[in-house]
Formats: sequence, C-alpha cells, structure tokens
Amino acid sequence: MIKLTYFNFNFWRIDILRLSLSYGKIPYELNQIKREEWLKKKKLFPFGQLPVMDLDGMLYGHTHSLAIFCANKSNLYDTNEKNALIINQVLDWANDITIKIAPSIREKNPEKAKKKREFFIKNDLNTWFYFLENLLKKASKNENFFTDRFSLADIIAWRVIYWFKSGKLDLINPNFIDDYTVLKNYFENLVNYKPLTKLKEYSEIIS
Ligand SMILES: N[C@@H](CCC(=O)N[C@@H](CS)C(=O)NCC(=O)O)C(=O)O
Repeated sequence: MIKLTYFNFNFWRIDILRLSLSYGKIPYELNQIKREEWLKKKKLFPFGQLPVMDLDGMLYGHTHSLAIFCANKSNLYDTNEKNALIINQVLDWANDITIKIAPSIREKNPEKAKKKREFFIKNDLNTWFYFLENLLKKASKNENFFTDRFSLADIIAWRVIYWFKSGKLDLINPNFIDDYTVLKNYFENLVNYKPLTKLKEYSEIIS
C-alpha cells in the first residue's frame, strides 16, 4: 500500500499525487501532519520536506519524482519521450511559479507581504502564465490537453490554475486568466472533464 504524507491542508504538491492515484484506482493512505508538529518531525524525512511517499518501508521525496511515479501507475505519464518532456515541463513550471510566489506567502509582516505580492504580480504572474499558455499552444494540437490525451500535465495545470483563481491569494484577481483565451478555454474544458471531476479528491479540493 502506498502511503503519502503531507500537511493537513490541500496543496497542489500532494493533490496531484492523490488525484493521479485515484484516477487509476490505485489505493493509497494519506497521513497528515499538523504544522505545529512539523519541526520535531522534519528530520524524519529524506529531504526535510513534504510530500513524501512510503513504499514498502522506504521513504521517497520530491514532488516531481513522486508525481511521475503516481502518474505511471495510472497511465497518466507517457512512453513517448517528447510527451514525457512536455509533462515534466508542466511539473517544473508548477514548481517554479510556486517558488516565485512563496516569499509573499511566507512573509508574516502584512506590509512586507503586500509588497512581496505586488512584486510577484508585477514581475511574475503574467510572465509565468504566458509561459504555460505558450507551452500548451505549442505542445497540443487540440488545446484540450497538453499531450492531446489527458495526463499528469493536465492534473497539475488544473490544480495550479485553480489555486491562482481561488480568490485565496491576496491581490490576485481570480479572473486574471481571462487574458489568456487558450488557457481559459483549456481550464473550462477541464472543469467539465468527468473522469477528473468525478474523483472524490477533486470534490474535496474544490469544497
Ligand atoms: N523540493 C521539494 C519541495 C517541497 C516543499 O517545498 N515542501 C514544503 C511544503 S509545500 C515543505 O515541506 N515545507 C516545510 C519545510 O521546508 O520545512 C519537492 O519538490 O517536493
């Protein structure tokens, strides 16, 4: 049995693993750690970060590695090496945009946090969504899925766009995606894609 560990909140890093496994009907357990317990538990994990996956008693870390493992199990990765490159790039894009916005999330001082968020919006938000839309346009013929077949890339893109559209990120207009016609249509297609939306994890994430 695969056991995933993350904090006790939803975030794309863990959600893409859960959605991928669930899509392939692969059973897994989810172990959640409270923020206040983290510091004493951190040293137990291979890279001192979450998510991790316990498989046959061995702990594995890093979102990218775990996501490919889970996607492979559910036939959401690709044996075609160019398609695999597309999927990997979407994973790396998600990681990079997260690293860009992270300082404004971590900052405890509200004034400084606001400044950091404004900096992100001015310098990174549009740049990084432009990169994603461009990749979609170049990689996909149907513009419905990154590799023209539902894959891990679409789970990641849906989850990260959903995060940025959630209204939970201060100063980020949930309608910012309207400027990206192709990405907007792509997202709307995904939120109507039954094999994704019927998953219990999907309902839990959007609730
Ligand atoms: N390189 C790691 C980064 C994971 C990461 O940044 N995890 C955060 C939560 S989203 C974390 O564990 N933060 C607590 C800490 O670093 O002590 C990955 O790809 O999974």
